[in-house]
Amino acid sequence: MTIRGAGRIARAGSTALGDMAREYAGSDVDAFISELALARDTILASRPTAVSLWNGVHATLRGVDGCRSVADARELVVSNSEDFVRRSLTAVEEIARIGAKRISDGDTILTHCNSSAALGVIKEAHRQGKDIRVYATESRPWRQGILTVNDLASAGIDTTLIIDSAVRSVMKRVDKVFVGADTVTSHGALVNKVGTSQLALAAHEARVQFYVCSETYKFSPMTLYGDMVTIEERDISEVVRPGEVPDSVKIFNPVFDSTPARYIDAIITELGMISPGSVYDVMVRQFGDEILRG
Ligand code: RUB
Repeated sequence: MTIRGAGRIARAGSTALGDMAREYAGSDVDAFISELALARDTILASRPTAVSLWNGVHATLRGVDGCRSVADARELVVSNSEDFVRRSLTAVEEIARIGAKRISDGDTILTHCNSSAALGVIKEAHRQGKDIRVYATESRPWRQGILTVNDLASAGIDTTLIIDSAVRSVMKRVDKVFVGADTVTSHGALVNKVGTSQLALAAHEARVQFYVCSETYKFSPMTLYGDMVTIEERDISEVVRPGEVPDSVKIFNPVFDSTPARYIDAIITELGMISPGSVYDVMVRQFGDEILRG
């Protein structure tokens, strides 16, 4: 939890492999490839929900199995990693440019948790001189909303922090919701910080537009084959203090949830605004047959 947000997590995983390759001192290419595979598995186990990490790590190691020397493998991994990180950062900027066009002067926005892609959109609209107000949820239990309101306030944006359970009552003051993504499935569902689906339901009820800001490397090829997205469950100590409730009380602490495609108005990607129903086509275009056969 030192590194948070699916984009940052993916860049960190890719950078770690790049650094490992740069510093590798051995001369046996097979040993090097095995160590990279071990590192890949360790990195992937750190955060199971965000497919950005899986895609980032696989993009970084793509082609390494065919390398015949440590020097070739090192060069490939370092360059793949630099390429992934560059593409990832450019995607966030592109999403900001595209998404900001959906924000009008005078809009009130609601966001959840701490998404650099969603905040990029909001800050770009503000930078363009649009007069906007933002409600940000606290996002228990880690309270990533505190990061969000600090970021928005330091950009000079009119920002209000609300507790998660205030979402439905605040929705009547909101024009548009912008959230990030940890994973988008092949059928256009969004997996994001727990509580996102409640925002979507409340937005739907109040006829408020609900936008997902997602780089295309958050699209999950595995879901095409029926795999479910693993929802990370975290320690009960994030929810209660020791002794606060009897041992007989069970604590359930899932940290992500799934929002069905029908509650999503559009997904803003670096390739443009798409409907949840177009995710499959974009996946084929982005990942190609090879990774989709997988
Ligand atoms: C963060 C979270 C964010 C997405 C998107 O959860 O759910 O909304 O990861 O973030 P956590 P970004 O704090 O548990 O990682 O747009 O920055 O990739």
